[in-house]
Amino acid sequence: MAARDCPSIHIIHCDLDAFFASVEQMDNPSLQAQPVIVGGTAGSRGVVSTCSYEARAFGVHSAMPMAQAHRLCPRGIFMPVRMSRYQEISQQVFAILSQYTPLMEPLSIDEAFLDVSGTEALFGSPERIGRQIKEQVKSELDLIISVGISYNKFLAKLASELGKPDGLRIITFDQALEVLKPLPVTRLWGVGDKGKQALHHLGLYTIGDIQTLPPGWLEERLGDSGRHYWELARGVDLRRVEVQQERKSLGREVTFSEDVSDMETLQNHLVFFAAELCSKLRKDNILCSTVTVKLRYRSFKTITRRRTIAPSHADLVIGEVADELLRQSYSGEPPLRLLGLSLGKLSKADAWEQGSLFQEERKNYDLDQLMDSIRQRFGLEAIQRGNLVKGKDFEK
Ligand code: TTP
Ligand code: MG
Repeated sequence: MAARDCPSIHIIHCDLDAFFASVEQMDNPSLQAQPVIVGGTAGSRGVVSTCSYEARAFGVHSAMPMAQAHRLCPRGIFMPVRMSRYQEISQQVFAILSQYTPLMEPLSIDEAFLDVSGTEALFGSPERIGRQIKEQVKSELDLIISVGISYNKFLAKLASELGKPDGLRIITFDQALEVLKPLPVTRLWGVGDKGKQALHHLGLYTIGDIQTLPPGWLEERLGDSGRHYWELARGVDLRRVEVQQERKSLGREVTFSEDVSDMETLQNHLVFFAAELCSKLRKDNILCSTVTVKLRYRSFKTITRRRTIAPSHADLVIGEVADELLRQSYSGEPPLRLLGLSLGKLSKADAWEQGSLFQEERKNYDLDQLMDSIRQRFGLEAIQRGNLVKGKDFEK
C-alpha cells in the first residue's frame, strides 16, 4: 500500500492509571507512593476494585478477593470505594478531553475514545494532542492518564494498555502487525474466557497464530466471532467513535449483592425495569425508540446491546425487546454483577394518534394504563403481566 493510502492515526484512547487508588492518593498526599488498595470491606463484596502500582508489585490486582490481597501485601493501605467522588473526578476528566474534539466516546468511568481527525489544524498532531491531554490532566487534577494513538479503536486502546503506566504510545499502520504478533489472544478485544478456550482448542495461542490463517478459516469454525478475531488480529477494526447523541434517556440498573447467572432472575429484573420505565414514559406522554440492555460481568467488563424500535411506551413491547437482547447476548456465563435497561431517543407522543391504534395495541395500552393506576396505589410490584414474569426474585 502506498504511504498516502495508509490510514491516518487519528483515534486517541485515554485511560487513567490506577484510577480509584490515584484519587485516594490525590485526596490524601500521605498516600503517595504507597501500596493503596481500594475495594469492598468485610461484609460487602470483598474484592479489590483496584490498587496503586506500588501494590501491584506485590501481585495484587482488580477482582482479587480482599483476603488474598491482605496476604500478598500485609502492609497495604486498604480503603473503601468512594464511588461518588470518583464519578465527580471522572466528569472533570471527560470535560478536559472534550476540549480537544466534539467526537468523544466515554467507554467506562476512566476511559474514552477521541477522534481528532477534524481538530488537528487547531491543536496539532494527534501525538501533540495526546501530550497536551496528559499535561492538562496532571496539572489540573494531579492524575496520570495513559494515552494510546492509532488508526482505529482496537489499536488505540491496545496502545494505551501497552504503554501503561504513564504511557503515550503510538501504533502506526506499518507497525500494527508486528506489535500484535507476539501478544496472547486475550489481547484481542472481546476475547474473554470462553473465546480464549475456543482459540486454544484450535491451537491458537498468540495473535500471530491467527494472523497466518487463511481468510474464512476461523469464521468457519467460530462464526461471526471468528471473523471478528481474524480481522482484529490483522489490525482491522472499522468501528467509529460514537458520540452519545441521545442525551435524553431513561434508565434503571441494579448491582447485585451477589453475582447472578440465573436467566429467569435476570429476565424478571428486565420485566420490572421495563414496567417502571414505561410507566414513567406514559405519565409524561413520551415514547422511546431505542432499548438498551447493559451487562457487567464479574471481571467488570461491560457490554451493551441496543435495538431501535418503532416509538413505543408499552410494557409488553419494551419488555420483549429487552428480553430478546438479553437472550441474544448472554447464555448464563460468566455471572453478572450488574444488569441495566435504558430507553433512549425519547420523543413527545403528541404526534402519536391514540385513536388510530390498532385494536391489539389499543387493548395493550388500556391494560398498561390500568396497571399504572394500580401501581400508583399499591407499588410497582403489585401487578405485572403474567406472560412476562418468570416467578423469581427481584433485587432492588
Ligand atoms: P481500569 O482502568 O481497568 O483500572 P485502573 O484505572 O485502576 O488501572 P489501570 O488503568 O492503570 O490498569 O478500571 C478503572 C476503575 O474501575 C478502577 O480504578 C476501579 C474500577 N474497577 C473495579 O472496581 N473492578 C475491576 O475489576 C476493574 C477492572 C476496575
Ligand atoms: Mg484505568
